[in-house]
Amino acid sequence: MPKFNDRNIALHTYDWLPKNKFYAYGAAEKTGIVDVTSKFAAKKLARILSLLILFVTPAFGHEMPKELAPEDIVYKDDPAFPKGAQTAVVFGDPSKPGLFVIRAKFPPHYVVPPHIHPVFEAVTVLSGTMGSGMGETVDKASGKILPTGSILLLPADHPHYVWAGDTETVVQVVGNGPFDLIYVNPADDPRKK
Ligand SMILES: [Cu+2]
Repeated sequence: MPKFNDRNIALHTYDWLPKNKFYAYGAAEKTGIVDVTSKFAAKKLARILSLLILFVTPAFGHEMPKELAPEDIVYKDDPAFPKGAQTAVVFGDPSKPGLFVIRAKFPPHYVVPPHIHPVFEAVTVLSGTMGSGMGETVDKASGKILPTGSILLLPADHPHYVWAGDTETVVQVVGNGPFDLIYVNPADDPRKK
């Protein structure tokens, strides 16, 4: 059987051959008419698949604009935080290199124990009030109260802790991954329990 040749291919149906099949001549001329139905079908399928990938991938990637209303952001329990906090990854993958955007929701008076991050983080208070303290032990009195609209700009490897005020507090964390939460006191890390 001659090789399928893209340059010389012509697809034909012939009266004297089954109607649902495609045949090639040209490259195949010297050796006769070749049934290319399966190869044609494979090419067609490949084309359909590549089109599908083209249209479907952006919906899951970051190539397409995305407009998220508050209800589109789904918060889930996060094993990196002591029970009570919920997070939602809005953009990127914090575990991988590159820009990421996370939301975190804390119930009233919730405390994120002293921890560091391997990379810079920017924490914007979207609602509620966030207390912010520097150091390796929680001392709310020496911290700063950040109302809605505030932003905490925190260098990498800087021990700190945050807490929610009297109401539920939502913050947005932006940074360049790979991101992590490394507790000063390993006993505070729920992932290690
Ligand atoms: Cu932090």
